[in-house]
Amino acid sequence: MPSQLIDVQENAWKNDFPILKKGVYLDSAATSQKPASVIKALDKFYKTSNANVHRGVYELSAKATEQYEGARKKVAQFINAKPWETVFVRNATEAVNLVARSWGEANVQRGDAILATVMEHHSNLVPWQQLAKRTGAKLGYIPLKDGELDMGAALQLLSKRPKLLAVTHVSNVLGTINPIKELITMCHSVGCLVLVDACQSIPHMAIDVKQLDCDFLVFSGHKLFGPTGIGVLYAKEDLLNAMPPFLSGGDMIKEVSLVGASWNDIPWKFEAGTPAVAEAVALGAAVDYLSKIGMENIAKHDHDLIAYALEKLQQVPGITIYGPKDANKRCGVIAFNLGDIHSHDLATVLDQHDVAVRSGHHCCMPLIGQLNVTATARMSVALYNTTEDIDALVNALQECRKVFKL
Ligand code: 7TS
Repeated sequence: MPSQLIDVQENAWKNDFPILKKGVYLDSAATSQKPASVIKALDKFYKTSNANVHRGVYELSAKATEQYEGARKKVAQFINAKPWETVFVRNATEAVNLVARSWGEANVQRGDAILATVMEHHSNLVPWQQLAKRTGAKLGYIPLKDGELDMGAALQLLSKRPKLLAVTHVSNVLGTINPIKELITMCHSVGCLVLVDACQSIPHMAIDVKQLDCDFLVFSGHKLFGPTGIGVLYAKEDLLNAMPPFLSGGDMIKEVSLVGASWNDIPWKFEAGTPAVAEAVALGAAVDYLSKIGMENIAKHDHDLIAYALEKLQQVPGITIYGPKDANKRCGVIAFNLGDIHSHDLATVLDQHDVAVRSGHHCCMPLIGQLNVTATARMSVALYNTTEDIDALVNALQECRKVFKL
């Protein structure tokens, strides 16, 4: 057992999350719980600073604007981006749609190739299918080999010089950590841009967009201990400047006449209408919270916990675990089935033992199909989970075996 797990068991971070006083929460891949500091930031904003942003000349509006733009700076710094390269959106899904509509329709034509992978969440798959349908482009997929991306096949697909690869950093089903840096280098050598879906990596490891050299990166605030309704699109400055707006209306314009309009500077060109101001401010508080703990410490904790869980779960008779066998190749989630019990039944019985896990297709129907199942259960961890939580899951699974007479 890794020595760090002693600390994990005495996890003080759990106390920062008011909702975790009861039950075992193992569904952070769907959405994370929120520390008290994030909840307080939302409350404080509405009590002391609420006004619309970029509009009023009065003090309260200036205060709201300052906090909103301050949050952008914090989030940008967190991923080593410039503030103007950091666009606030609703969630990762909206960020991918923004790129597919704006960059996609301006740059992808009939006969062009675009690439995704078989392990993408529907959010990073359906928008590309729709773009291919609208433009007549061909959408290819990097296949899997033993739960990992088949890099040989990737190389072959890249020889067709696709315009863009949309790839998840970490699979929300298999937990596989993809060799994102290597993929980006391979893609750039053939002039192919890369969009990284960081939803399942950013809560668990430090992300540096400049070091990765990705062209686009998307994530949702609610999986990063922030509130719902706020997400981030990072894109390289030149790309954002060249891209047409996605949504149009207030705040994204410079000037409007009855015959046309000119666009605001980036990032505001992509933030039409009143944004999620309080949510952005609270996401800034989430980033403060994480930075204080240190992403290296969180990465170590989450890795050790997944290694512990993998070892313990493997010992449950009748279990099938999906994804890489090596804990060093995984992050955050473990999907499994127990005998022939349907995962919804399994999750229901686990819930009766106060253990919350997700079940179903996890918005990855093509991947689930390739695993030759219709659904799986999935446990996922975050910084507040402990080895006791994993033990509770394993004990509850033993109870399931009795209930279903396995
Ligand atoms: N990309 C990945 C890799 C995800 O895991 C998810 C959500 C999304 C995109 C979409 O995020 P949204 O905030 O825009 O909805 N994944 C999950 C999940 O695994 N269970 O519930 C939501």
